[in-house]
This record gives sequence, structure tokens and C-alpha cells, in this order.
Amino acid sequence: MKYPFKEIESKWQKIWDEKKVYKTDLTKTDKKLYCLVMLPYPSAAKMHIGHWYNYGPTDSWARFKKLNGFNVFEPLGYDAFGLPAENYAIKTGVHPQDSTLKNIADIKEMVLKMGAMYDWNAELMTCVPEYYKWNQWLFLQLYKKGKAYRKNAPVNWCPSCQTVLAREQVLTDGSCERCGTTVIQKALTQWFFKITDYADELLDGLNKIDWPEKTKIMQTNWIGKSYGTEVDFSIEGHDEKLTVFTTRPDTLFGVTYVVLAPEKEIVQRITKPEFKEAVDKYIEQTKLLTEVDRTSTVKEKTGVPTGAYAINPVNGERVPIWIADYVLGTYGTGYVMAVPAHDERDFEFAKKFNLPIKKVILQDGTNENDELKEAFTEVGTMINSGNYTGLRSDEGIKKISDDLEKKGIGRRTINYRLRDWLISRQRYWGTPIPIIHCEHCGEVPVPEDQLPVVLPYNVNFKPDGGSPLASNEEFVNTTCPKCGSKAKRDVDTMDTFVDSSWYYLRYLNPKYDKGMFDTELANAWTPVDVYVGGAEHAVMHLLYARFIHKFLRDIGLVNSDEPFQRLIHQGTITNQGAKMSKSKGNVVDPTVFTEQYGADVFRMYLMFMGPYELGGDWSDKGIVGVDRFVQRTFTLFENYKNYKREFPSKDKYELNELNEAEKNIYRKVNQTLDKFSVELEHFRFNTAVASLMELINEFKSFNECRKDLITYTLERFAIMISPLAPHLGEECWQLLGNDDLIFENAKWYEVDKSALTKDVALVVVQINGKVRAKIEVPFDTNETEVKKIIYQDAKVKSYVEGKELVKEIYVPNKILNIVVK
Ligand code: ANZ
Ligand code: ZN
Repeated sequence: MKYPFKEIESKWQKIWDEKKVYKTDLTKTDKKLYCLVMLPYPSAAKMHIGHWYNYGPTDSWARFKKLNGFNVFEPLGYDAFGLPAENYAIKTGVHPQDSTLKNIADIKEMVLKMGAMYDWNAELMTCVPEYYKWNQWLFLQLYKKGKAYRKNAPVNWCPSCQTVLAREQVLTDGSCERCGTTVIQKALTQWFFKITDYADELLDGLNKIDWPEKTKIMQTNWIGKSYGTEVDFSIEGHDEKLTVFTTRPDTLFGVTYVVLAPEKEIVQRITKPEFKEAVDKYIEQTKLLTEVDRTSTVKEKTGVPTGAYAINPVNGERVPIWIADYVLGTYGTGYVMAVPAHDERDFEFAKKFNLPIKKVILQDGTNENDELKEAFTEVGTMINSGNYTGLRSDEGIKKISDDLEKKGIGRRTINYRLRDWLISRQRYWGTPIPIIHCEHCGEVPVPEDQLPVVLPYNVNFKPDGGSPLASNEEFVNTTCPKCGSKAKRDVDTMDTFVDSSWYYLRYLNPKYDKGMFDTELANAWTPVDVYVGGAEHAVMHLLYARFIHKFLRDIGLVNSDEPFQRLIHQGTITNQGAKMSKSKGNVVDPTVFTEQYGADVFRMYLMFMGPYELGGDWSDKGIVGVDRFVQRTFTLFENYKNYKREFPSKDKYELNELNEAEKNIYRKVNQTLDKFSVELEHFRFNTAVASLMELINEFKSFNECRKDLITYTLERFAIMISPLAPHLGEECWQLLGNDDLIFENAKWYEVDKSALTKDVALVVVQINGKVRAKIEVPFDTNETEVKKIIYQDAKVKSYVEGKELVKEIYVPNKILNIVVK
């Protein structure tokens, strides 16, 4: 019979649902296991292959753990706010709430078809007041602690999406992550969360979690902790100091000019009149560039002189002050001492503008007068450096820093690349910021008992600049909670990364109304044991969530330091080498395959395609193979229907009570079980699937086996296949004659370790003292048989044929020693 996947899959889904097998008892914390996938973003009504690839295998892993006795909690929800729904509304007129709710319904329908064991009691969506109320409450706690603040700052602005973007949302080519438009800089008053207060802890915490090394490195670089020294230069004819930040104080004697970030205010004060026009023009040009453009190593260096001069504090040298966009206003002090001989950017700049290049660190094995072809940036011997000449440059860093500190013209300092998290968005579809602006009192937080500040349904999505919420008078106009006079609400909404930075805590009881989440449950269930999701979230979501978790700990709401103990990134499934995307027209629709083959086949095929953490190029070539395997499994169990009733198995067999065929099967089953568990534990699904395919091939010899041993084998096979193909597994289990459900009662089988001994031996063939071949023979084969096999080997033949046999010594299962003349 053809495997009727449609019937069988919906049958088991219904039964699982009725029996509530996926409702996790969260009060039981013994062997708790919180298995989490990154919540989907319902910007489209369809689940794409990436979702399937994230959720299917992770669910298989969770099922495997459940069968191993863990109390598994596996929830799913929706990251429902965000730009795409709003952009769609602007284009089509469909309200974001309507399109989002519809997409969520569609996605859920597909997820249900996949047959994952999500605990739907935990389901949540972020766009409802019951959820986002707590974003607002969180905002107020951050505000109270001085960790949410407003400042005017140049920000990345997408002219098309009409909103601010976080640095992470600007792609490396300077375009908007969402729409591809070139991002510009704009000065705006915005809300920030002070993630920088946690910079050190966010770094140190990386040592305590089991995350991919690559991701830890990305976070480390993103935080960018840098030890250096601030050095005070004076400005000729001004009282003001110019403090530069350098990681290389050992190169102080090689400074030939100083560079200021063009946006720094001091530029206006020191620029000489003759230079003003060019300087102003350059400042305007710089405003169009993003940080990414400015720090690009391929972009040609530009800049203009200010006409002013700085005095080097160590040797009194007078050097010109320039402005250039490669110096950022937001890093260090915004001023740089330029040392072209030892810094690549300065070298390039000096070459272009004919500024002097002065060598002060000598590369080992070179001469002082050798021409520099590029900046020498490593350790060497200090030259032309006054009293420091002759020192190794790494010692020079310490010595010069000490001396600068003693003289009070410099100080050691630490800089971070990490910026505070800019959370204001000039968009509609998000959480309103719970702040009221009063003419008399300034910014006033909305009292907690007045939360939520509800997002109104009616707004003009496309105002001419500014936030859509400003168009709803009823929303905007309010009274000041402090003085009672007329006041206005903040009209910006929060970055949706706020929503996803604590959702895993809310899953534990999404209806909880006494607080943001239930602390008792959170303490029992966090950190999340395994978190699975895309590597593209390495710095944004995964850093923000760590920050918020630590903040929540500091205000006493959780007792763990980290949100996610173990992190797995599934690989990306590409199509013809490119990431699947609508714009490239290379999206593969999973429903084509689930309709034709069913969810189990599709899930198993995705797992079989290749190593989970690598991903790879999509091809449907192998799916028929997996389909055949499923069909074969089904037919097999139909053939042995009710075997468990008629021929109950023993828990364990003694090898010497079995015949050769039985022994072989018994060994193979136990070996597979052993290997399968290890592979699955480590998310190596492809090899796990392969080991089952291998095992089923052994069943040819069932006709030589006692029937209860067939039951023994099939029971284990059904249990092993069930995490990978849950519906099929359950069906096979039932066919075999079980009354209970795998995912309700069944347990993983224990391996009979005594059956793991090898069933083949690798015999080394030595001829006249040299190893000439290694030949596999069945374990414990008698000597005559072994010799017969070995002498048939072509290589062995070539050494012994036509020669006289002098001696043969056989060490069972190990060596055959041959001496010939
Ligand atoms: C002089 C020097 C000489 C430097 C030398 C390097 C090599 P990290 O490691 O990233 O902290 N710098 C400082 N502030 C900057 C800014 N706002 N924009 C662009 N560049 C800035 O880099 C620190 C180095 O980057 C500093 O050390 C400074 O150049 C530059 F042979 O000072 B250095
Ligand atoms: Zn007021």
C-alpha cells in the first residue's frame, strides 16, 4: 500500500492534540529542558524553507530529548511588530494589524502541519497590548535606573523607510537592510538604552556559554574593547586642548599631523578664515556618509586642512590640523594623532596629501633609511624618539604612558566600539514609548498604573516626515501626569528588537498579568538550554537579549546571568549559491514538497541534505530517496503487524543464544542505537538518518531470525525514527501492536553495551616483515576461512604468487604474518 501520509499525519496530529501530549508541566523542574527557536517574523503569510530548516530539525532534537526523559518545553510565538507590515500598508492600504494577524494565522496552520510538539499554551504575539505593555514597563524601569535616556545625535536615517536605523541595520554597502536605499546621517533627538554599561559583563559572559566560536568572536569585536591612552595636544593660539585617543603612544614622536572628525564642534572654533569655505563644504559632504562608508578601507581618503596647528606635547613640534571623514566623531575623543609611518590609514592619507612620513619604529632586520612602502604596524625598535630611542616599542607603550600620566598630559583609558542602543523609530507598527512631553515638566514617564499606552488603530501611515502617530490627535494630546497641564505623548515607537529581547521569559506564562513575567518560573526555567536560530542574529538580537537579561537580573526579576546557555546556528539553505529572496526570484516553496511527500519526508530530507550547521544549496534531487525510505519503513511495519502482541521481545539477549544472522542483527541494532543517540545529541541529523537507512538494509535476514528478535529490532527502529519522522514513528509503533503513544509514554531504549563489540576484524597482513594489506573479515572467523579470504586479495597475491611459503602465524582478529622465499 502506498504510504497515505495525508491521512496518517492529520490522524496523529489530532490524537496528540486531544491527549495534550505537548503540554509541558512547568511546575516540574527535574530534568527541565527549555528548547527554543527564534520566533518567526510574520511579514509574509508563508513559511519558507529557512523556517522549516530551523524548526523541523530542532523539533526532532526536542523530541529525542523528551524520549530520553527530559521535561521539554518547546514554545512558539510571533515577532509581530515591524517595518515590513507597515511598508505593505503604505503600498496596499491593508492595515498592519490586519495583515499581521492574517499572516500569523497562515503561518500557524503551516506549523501545525509540520507536526512539531509546540506547547500552544505558551503561544504569544508581540503586537498585542498584553505583551507590549511590558515593553513599556521595561522602558520605565530602564528610565528609573538612568539606563534609558534621550539625546540629540547623528543617526542612520533611511530616506525611503523614513526612519532611524540601528548601526546593525545598515548593510556593509551603506544601504538599508529592509529596502536597499542608501542610508544617510541625520541629527535627531532619540531614545537610547545604555547597553554600554554592560560592555564588560557582555564580554566576560561569553566565557560561560556554549555558543559557536564565530558568534562569540563577532560579539567580542562588536563590543570592541580597546586599551589605549589619551594624550593632550595644545592648539597654537587657543587655550583649548585637543585630546587624542591612541592605542600607540609609542609612536608619539612620529606624529606629522592631527585629524579631527569633521562633525566635531571645535572645528568651527579653530578653522582659519581662509580655510572656512572648503571646511564647511567638506562637513556637508561628510553628512551624507554612513559610518560604514567612512571606515571603508577601499574608499579613497579625503580631507581638508583647517589652517590651525597643534603642538606635540613630547617634542614641541608644530603639526597641521586637518579634518577627514575617516576619523569618526563617535569613537574615542573624535581626534586622532596621525602617524603615517605606522598606521595604514594615515599612510594612505599622507601619501595623497604629501604630508611628511616619519619613521619612529624600526622593523627588525631593516635600516632606518630604507624607504617605507607601507605602514609598519608591528612591534620593533623605537628610533627618533628622544629618550625612548632604543626601547622595544611594546615597552615604549608602557613607558610613555607612565610618563604622560606623571606629567599630567595623558592618561590610560579604555574605549569600546559598542554604542548605546538607539531604540526610537519614527514608525507606527511598534510599541509606543511611554513618555509624555510637558512644557513645564519636560519629559515625564507615564505612571506604571496607566500602562499600556495603547497603539491607536487609526493613523496616517505616510505623513510628510515625522512619526505616523503624530497624525492621531487623540493619541498625541494628553495631560501631564505631574502638573496636569496639557501635554503631548512621545510619538515614536520602539525598535522591535526590544520585543524579542525578553520573549523567552514571557512564554513561560504569556497570560501573566501581575508582571512582565513570572519570576518563579523564570528562575526555574532559564537560562534557555538550547536556542536555535540564524547566524544573522549574532550581534543584534543576541546581544540585546543578553543585555536585557542582565538588566532584569539587576532589578531582581531573574537570577541567571545569561539568557541562552547553548546556541546552535542552523546553516542557510541557498538556491544556486544565493540566499533565497523574493527580489532574486529564487525562493523555493516548501508546500510544493509537503503536498507531494508529506511533512515527515520533507523534514527528514532537510535533515539528510547535509551537516545542519553548514546548510547548503537547495536541490530536491534526494527527496525521492527519502520518500522511498519512508515507504519502505511503512511497508515493513505493515508486514510485521501486531508482532509485539504475538511475539513479545526480551529486553536483552545473550549473544551465545543467537544464531549468526540474529547475532548480526542484534549487534547492528545496538550499534545503531548507540551511534544515533550521539549524533542526534550533537545536531548531526544527516548521519543519524543515514544510520537508520543502513540499518533497514540489514533486515533482509529477518527470515533467518527468531520472531521475538524481529519485534526487538522493530521496536527500536520505530523509536529511533520517531523524532525524525514523528507521524510515521507513531504509526509504526501502533502497527507493531503498541497501545500507548510514543510521545506520551515511550522511552528511549538502552543500548546493550555487550553487543557493541565489533562484528568485523581488520586483519593486518605482514609479508616478510612489511605491512602489505589490511583486510576486513567477519569477527572471530576461523583461521582457515581468514586465510582463504586474505589469499584472494590481489595485492597479497602479487607478493606471494610463485613464491615458496616458509611460515604463517595468525593472531586471531589481528595479524597474519607470512614469510615467503
Ligand atoms: C595613533 C596611531 C599610531 C594609531 C599608529 C594607530 C597606529 P582601535 O584599536 O579601534 O581602538 N582612532 C582613534 N580614534 C579614532 C576615531 N574617532 N576615528 C578613527 N580612528 C580613530 O583603534 C585605535 C586607533 O584608531 C587609535 O590609535 C587612532 O590611531 C585611531 F601607529 O593613534 B592611533
Ligand atoms: Zn507637567
